[in-house]
Amino acid sequence: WQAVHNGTGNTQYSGQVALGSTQSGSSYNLTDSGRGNHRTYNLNRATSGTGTLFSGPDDVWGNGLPANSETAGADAAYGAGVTWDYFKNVQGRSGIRGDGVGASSRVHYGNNYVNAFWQDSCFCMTYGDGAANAKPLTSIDVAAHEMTHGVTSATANLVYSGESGGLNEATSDIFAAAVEFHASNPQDVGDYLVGEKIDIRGTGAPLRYMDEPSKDGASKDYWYAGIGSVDVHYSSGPANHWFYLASEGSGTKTVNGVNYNSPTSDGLPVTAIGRDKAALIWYKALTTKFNSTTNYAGARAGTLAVATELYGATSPEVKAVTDAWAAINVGA
Ligand code: ASN
Ligand code: ZN
Repeated sequence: WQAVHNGTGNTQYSGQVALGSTQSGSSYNLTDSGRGNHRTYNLNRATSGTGTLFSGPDDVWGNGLPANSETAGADAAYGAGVTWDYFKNVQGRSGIRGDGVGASSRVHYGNNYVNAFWQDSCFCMTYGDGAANAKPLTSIDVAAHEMTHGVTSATANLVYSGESGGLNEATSDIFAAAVEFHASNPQDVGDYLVGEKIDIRGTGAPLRYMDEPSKDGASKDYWYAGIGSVDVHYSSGPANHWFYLASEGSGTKTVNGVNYNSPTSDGLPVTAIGRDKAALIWYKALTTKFNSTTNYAGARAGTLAVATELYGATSPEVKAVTDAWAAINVGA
């Protein structure tokens, strides 16, 4: 995380962070000039329009508490910044479309709104404030998930239903995890959980688990014929599971203090290749092999083609990718 200007964000989820901002006369605003002029707006409970660009007399944003209306803006701006940095510095992609142009974020959408979403039409992502829990949906992983929907739209454009919809959702969860690890924020360390900070269930449980997706009570661990008819946030499960297995391997493991236990459908072990290689393979498959109707079999073929190009047909990476697909019941 590199400060481009000199703003300070006091976030709810990520502690005190540097934010890119812009000075305009005697006031400052949340326009991140180092990241394609990504802008962060306050909808102030509206459900349409652009809202108001966060601006003020000092370059300090929020106070760490949700009652301060700037705090959600600071979290959203930070989440967009670390996601920008991940795609730029790790995957070599400058912005969502690869053209160096920043998107925008809108916070404080509606009343008690418990969701966040990406829209191609405004090239923007939008965040609700949550309901009674006073937990806006502005954590790093949620921001990265939504921004990655923009990347998917600009690349493979996976149709948001059926198996391709599950792969679209999984792509957002995979890069949410990759971004959260890459951000290395001590207040929000990387994990293979989605939404662990925002408590939208009210039980303290995360929204999704990548090591064993069925732990959420709805997601699927393994591919099966007909998985394309379940909600895309559940048919994503096997691909999330594939990413965990390729990154960390099967069985038990503790990463950043979180315990995982990842099963395989065939009972055979998967040997890890590490998160960076797994994410690179998924990114290259998304951007050079997948198309709008790619299904699970196509995702297997695309990732194997990429792994073969990168590491060679007889490499341990190709073996691990193959084994991880077999482990979620996607075979040759
Ligand atoms: N937060 C949800 C998502 O990004 C919104 C939706 O259902 N599209 O998946
Ligand atoms: Zn999504």
